[in-house]
Amino acid sequence: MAARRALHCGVMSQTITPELRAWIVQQAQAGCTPESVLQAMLQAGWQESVALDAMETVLESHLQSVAAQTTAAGAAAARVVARPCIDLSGAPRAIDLGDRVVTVHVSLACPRLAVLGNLLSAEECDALIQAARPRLKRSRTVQTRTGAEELNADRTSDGMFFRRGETPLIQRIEARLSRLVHWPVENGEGLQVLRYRPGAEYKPHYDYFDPHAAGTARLCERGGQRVATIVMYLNEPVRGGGTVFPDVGLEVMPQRGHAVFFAYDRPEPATRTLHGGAPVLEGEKWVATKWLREGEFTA
Ligand code: PD2
Ligand code: ZN
Repeated sequence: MAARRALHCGVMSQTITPELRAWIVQQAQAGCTPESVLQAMLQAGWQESVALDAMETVLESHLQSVAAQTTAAGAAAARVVARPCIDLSGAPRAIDLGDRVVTVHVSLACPRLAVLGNLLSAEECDALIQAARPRLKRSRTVQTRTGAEELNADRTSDGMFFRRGETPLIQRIEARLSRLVHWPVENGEGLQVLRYRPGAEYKPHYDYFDPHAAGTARLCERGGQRVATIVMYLNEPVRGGGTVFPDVGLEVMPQRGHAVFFAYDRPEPATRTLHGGAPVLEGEKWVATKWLREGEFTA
């Protein structure tokens, strides 16, 4: 209630009150992204320019005041950095990416997640499947203990990776994704295509690398942590195969050309990005996954 009062914006007054100042600092300390803080302010009636100004002044002076002390609060506030994000300000129903207009079906603040339609055409989905099919191998997962790859009973799909920019089709899709999430193409790992046969699944996991695992430092040498994921659906299984987010009870059903985007601004379960691929019950499921890193990913 107090938090809601702090965020409340009187129609006439767009001034930064001490309560609002404290609220912004609190959000930063909790690790909220600047985008989600901005969203909350816009929804509370703040003008975008005033909200951005407020965030900048408050966070700048807050960071200065904590810079001297290397406290937990200082570290949390320092995490307010740019991250991949979809521009959902003004609650658009569609976003024009130049070569395609994607539709917005679901938007969540925590986890930071969006379900989009029409990201890929039917032809692009089919072309990805055809190019990937002969190169499929039983999926391996990165073992964060050592940084090596291993077969994993939690992941029973078949998969392959395209190199970044490998074909004109891959280049076109990567450029589109980059425009969608305002993140450089160079920060993306190569596109991964997965096929799940009946019974295959990907048990719930986090896509970021466990910061406490011994292999993580090695994995992060090539572009730092993972910060966001885009799972694109290339076909539709008959039953099962949804992408599930157990922390929020959400299941995204695969629909050809649709995608789910989710971002994790820090490698922590508090981002609520635990997710998995539910077992396919009938038919096959094909997806293409793009993982985004903090910095340039070098192959
Ligand atoms: O295929 C999926 O639904 C799925 C679920 C969880 C894909 C991934 N994770 C992934 O590629 O990271
Ligand atoms: Zn995943």
